[in-house]
Amino acid sequence: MYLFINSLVATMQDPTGYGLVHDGAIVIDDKNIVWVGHIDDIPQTYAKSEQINLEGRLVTPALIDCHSHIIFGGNRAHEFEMRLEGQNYEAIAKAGGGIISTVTATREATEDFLLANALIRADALIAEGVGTLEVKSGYGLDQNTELKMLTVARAIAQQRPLRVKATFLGAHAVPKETDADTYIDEVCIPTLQAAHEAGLVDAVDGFCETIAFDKAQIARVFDAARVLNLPVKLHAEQLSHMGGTKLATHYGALSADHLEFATQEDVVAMASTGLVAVLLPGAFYTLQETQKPPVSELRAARVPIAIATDWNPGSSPLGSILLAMNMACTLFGLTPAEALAGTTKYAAQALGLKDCGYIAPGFSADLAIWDLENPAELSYRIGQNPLHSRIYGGVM
Ligand code: DI6
Ligand code: FE
Repeated sequence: MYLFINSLVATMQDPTGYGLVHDGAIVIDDKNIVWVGHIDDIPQTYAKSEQINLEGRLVTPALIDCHSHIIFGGNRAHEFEMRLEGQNYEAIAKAGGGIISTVTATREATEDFLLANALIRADALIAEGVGTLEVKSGYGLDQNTELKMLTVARAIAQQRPLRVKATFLGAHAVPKETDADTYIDEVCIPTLQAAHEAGLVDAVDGFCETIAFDKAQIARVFDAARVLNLPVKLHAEQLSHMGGTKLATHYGALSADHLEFATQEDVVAMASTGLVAVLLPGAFYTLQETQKPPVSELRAARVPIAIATDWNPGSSPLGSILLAMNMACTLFGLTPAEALAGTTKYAAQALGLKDCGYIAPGFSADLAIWDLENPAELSYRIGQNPLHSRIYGGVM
């Protein structure tokens, strides 16, 4: 049992703020938090635990990146150049670049290569206090490569002190060798079934977009997920309004992600079904989008908002959850408290996790300790890493 003293604790137990406790103390026992509160209120039974003096530092829940694509081969710096020379993301994709160029590189890469590179990316996130990371497949688009990616996702959690949620994103793009409907029915769904059988899938995602799949195609994948009892989520309304958000709400999805083109009607649907809006400012920034997600509508409707990196080689080569928080504030108008809620409690909700994202009794002892005096500094600073240390599952 450990007793952390002399800290400023952002418990996140406050619907609109940080749930701050000044002169805070936290007791952890083995893997879990057993008590949090003001030092003067500490129960006698805990007062004699081994003490760790945090010297006034800020403590938050370990951060959660609930949307990433960190397993991939190659890189797309050339497309970055092409976009700056005037081409756009969709045109590059239609010409066979974009996601498909990463598919080619990922098919060619060995499992060891993919793992080694994914670990470098995971380490960058861990270094910023991340304790839970979602990772998607979707750069294979054939059974072997999708399974290879999902195997790598499991291996990350074995090799690092990190909780990894693996999401099957077979419906990410249409591979060159076939058409969208044939791909969904003959490759994507059977691959999902095989990956589930192998115990490699925690959730199912899709890309509902003109350059990817329409609602009917995504619905077939979601039906297959339902049969397997797997939760779903969706890349929805990123580049255009395709109706993906409503489809996601219809299937009781955990989250709808991106949402730049979501309407007030979509927001109402989200509010009534309780799914999380995951905002991905790294993609908005990289693609120099101008249409912003409907943040004030989401806020007014009390839709929980999460923030994630969307780390991927094309639309969001963003390897920093702190920078994603900064961008969510500066580009989308979130408050720093909303940004932190978006990388803690609401990111946990977006992953269907009930034991992380808060500092509260019964929650996993996943903590981030920061050389900061004010939690707003997490979002305010740009390109600095104030992490002092991270505790994962009670281990320092
Ligand atoms: N939306 C995204 O932001 C990423 N995937 C998706 O469906 C982009 C992936 C890429 O460009 O490689
Ligand atoms: Fe994405």
